[in-house]
Amino acid sequence: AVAIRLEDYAPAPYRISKLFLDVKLAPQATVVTAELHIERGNATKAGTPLELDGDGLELEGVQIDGFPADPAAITATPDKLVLHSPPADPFVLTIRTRVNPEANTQLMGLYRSSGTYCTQCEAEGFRRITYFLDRPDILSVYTTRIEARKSDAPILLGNGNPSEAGDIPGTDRHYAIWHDPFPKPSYLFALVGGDLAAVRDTFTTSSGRSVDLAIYVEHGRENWCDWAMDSLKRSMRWDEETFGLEYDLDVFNIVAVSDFNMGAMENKGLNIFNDKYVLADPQTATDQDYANVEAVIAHEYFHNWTGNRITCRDWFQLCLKEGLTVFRDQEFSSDMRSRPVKRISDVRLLKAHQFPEDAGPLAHPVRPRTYREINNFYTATVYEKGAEVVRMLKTLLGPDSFRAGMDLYFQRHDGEATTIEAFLACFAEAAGTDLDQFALWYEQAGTPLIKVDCTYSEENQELRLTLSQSIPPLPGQDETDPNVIPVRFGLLGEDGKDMDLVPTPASDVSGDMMVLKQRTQTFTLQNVQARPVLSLLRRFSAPVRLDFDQSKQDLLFLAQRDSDPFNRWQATQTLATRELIRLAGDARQDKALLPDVKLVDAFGETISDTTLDPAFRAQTLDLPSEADIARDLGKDVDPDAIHAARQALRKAIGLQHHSALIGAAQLDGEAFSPDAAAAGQRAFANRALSLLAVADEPGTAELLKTRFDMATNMTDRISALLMLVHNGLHGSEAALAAFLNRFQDTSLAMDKWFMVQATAPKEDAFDRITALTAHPLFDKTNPNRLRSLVQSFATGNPTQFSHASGRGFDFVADMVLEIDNRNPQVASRLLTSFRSWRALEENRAALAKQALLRISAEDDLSRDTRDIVDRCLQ
Ligand code: DPP
Ligand code: ZN
Repeated sequence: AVAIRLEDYAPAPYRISKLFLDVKLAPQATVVTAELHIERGNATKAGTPLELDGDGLELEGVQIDGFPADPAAITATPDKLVLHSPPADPFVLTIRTRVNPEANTQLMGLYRSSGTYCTQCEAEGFRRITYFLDRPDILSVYTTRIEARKSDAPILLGNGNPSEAGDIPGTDRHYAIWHDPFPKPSYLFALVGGDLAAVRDTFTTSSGRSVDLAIYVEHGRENWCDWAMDSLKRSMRWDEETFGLEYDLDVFNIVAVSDFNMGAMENKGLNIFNDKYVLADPQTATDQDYANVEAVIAHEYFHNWTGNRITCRDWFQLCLKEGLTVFRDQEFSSDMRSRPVKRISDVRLLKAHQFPEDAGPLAHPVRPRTYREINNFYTATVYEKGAEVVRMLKTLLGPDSFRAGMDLYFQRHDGEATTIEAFLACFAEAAGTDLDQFALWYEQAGTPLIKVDCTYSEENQELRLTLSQSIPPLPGQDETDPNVIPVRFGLLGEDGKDMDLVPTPASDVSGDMMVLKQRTQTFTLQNVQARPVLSLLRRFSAPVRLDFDQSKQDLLFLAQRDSDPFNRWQATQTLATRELIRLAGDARQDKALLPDVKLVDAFGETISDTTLDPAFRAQTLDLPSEADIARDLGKDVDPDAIHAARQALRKAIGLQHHSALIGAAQLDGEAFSPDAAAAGQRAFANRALSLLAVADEPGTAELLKTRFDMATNMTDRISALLMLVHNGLHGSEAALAAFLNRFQDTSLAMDKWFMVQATAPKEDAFDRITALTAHPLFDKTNPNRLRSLVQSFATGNPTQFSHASGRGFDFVADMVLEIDNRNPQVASRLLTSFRSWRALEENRAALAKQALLRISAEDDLSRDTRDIVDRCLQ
């Protein structure tokens, strides 16, 4: 496939101001009649050919201004419709296509999920419904008429507001017409037809307009929508209060479907969701699920302004809507929950997913310059790093200028498809500053590394901090320019309190922030009366790595005293990471693994410090993951050694603090509530339990089995099950059987059952996992189920995926090949689990490469999978 390049962007020669779609739904032969109102662009010569995109379409007829088109004047293939010499004046092009929703296994375009007709058009799915200028800078007003058999689809939903509905006399069919007054790109088009239950509510906007809200789900699931509805109303209020943004239609509809490639989709007025981000019930959803539902509902709702009202000029600008909207949903969740704990979990995710991406063959700038398949760019870099870049903008400009920049952006670009340059210009103007260097955050791939040198002069009472930044070379990116990096910091005195910061005039320090702009820069602080302990990168003020040889003593001090909770957590993580890397080295040399006693003791203080938020304590007790350690090692990775190291440290903590952990593991026995405080209690208790499970003192298996049996909610039940299975404890088989028996009819719960087994780090787990692919409840055509078994194996079971025999790689490669022609997006996403293969020790790396070469040798790979395999091997 050819590479598409940002520098080649040119506006389309024609505009489509409005369109009328008539969709007659039928399982195998849906007929779509599209009436496109087309105008020649101002700079377009009369007679310039019009080329519309298609993808696998069957054309039934074309009319121009009501007359059948001359066959010689058009060229039609499944993937293109060309009008060789369109009328010079505005004209109406009517296109009739036929599509087969039931045969649509890619889940792009119009398809059926458990009998419900639904659509997914981002990024390029609309062209699988009708021929169109399927690009985000074509903004049109849509009117959609949907028709179906009443018994098949009593509910018919479209974008915008409902305008008309009725029966078709003399038939068993009915119709509904929806009109969306806001011009929008085709990727935001949606329709739904099905037999669904509705949960309804209303919301009154700040200006007093009443909006009808509805969540559509499978019959029988109505009671599982309360949390999603509550999250929606809170999101709507929050956006008014925080950004002054009000909802703009009379209705807001959400539909939950069980077959969905992504998390959810922000179609105007008609969000379509993967049901795992809508349905929540204490018996089947964990606290993490509740938090995810809240975040994803908010995310899609926030897109109404950041994405829909203002959209992207081209797909290179994807971060314009995604990075910004992730930032907005993270801020929302921080306001709903504990801000420091939310920050810790967001940074954990960033480091777990984005840092490895940014350090390997799939690295790309937040705004890529080239792509071969846009679906492969819905990445942690575009989303999560994109959000960090917006956060840095706010950090550097301050909250008031940031808000002024946002206001200007909405005022200036509402109704447009725009770019990162236009976005940044609003902030530069509002703040009266220049953001040219800041724009590099969008241009350069790779995680900056900041080397820190710190010298204290007692004589001058002066602290000199020298920071040097660099980005390690990446394929296609040798040289980089220095970024603007906000480094929040503090100096702790002996009493643990923050000292006043008195920078020299030459130092670029504002408040508690150093602004690093050069490759190397020195910041000098005065009146520093005693050698302080440095707390650097507070709140993780920039997405960078630090190379700072801070003493163990200082880190232990920070872990207990830092006024910034994020850095308290980070200090413990840094200490643990160092220790785990040392232990992993010993494990590779078959030495006895003897964890550092002081560090093990330090965890005891966290366990018993009741002044700390339990959710925070849970985060602190959660050691860096095996993937985190592998990423920090960066090369010659031996997953078995890392696993052994981590187990040894966890076991030492579990044994040393056994009785305190038994106490911590107690549940309070209160009735279930999904709020952050109650979830934090459960997280802490279950984290304590997990350390006990590794220590495996007499009675542990019984304790876990009881916890499993008596659990009153899914969080407690699934954690007990996971601990039993992952530690191979007595009772795990019985618990798996009981879980299956109880939840076999509840897909979202069964996904967890598969996931627990897929991530078991045991030598004998592999046969079980491969056997599970033949389980009656395993269905590789359902993306959630496939991910719960195969993707969670590939990303969450490092010892077994990267097994020294190569069997784990082969299993995943086989699965990629098996599903690639059915669902390329899911296949290529699964394949990205190979992205860090070069960091493995050479035997494993060679085996991973063989598996990749085997995939690459297939000549009918999808464009999605071809792109990933080529980049992984480059
Ligand atoms: N635009 C969707 C989202 O991130 C993904 N396709 O919300
Ligand atoms: Zn999004």
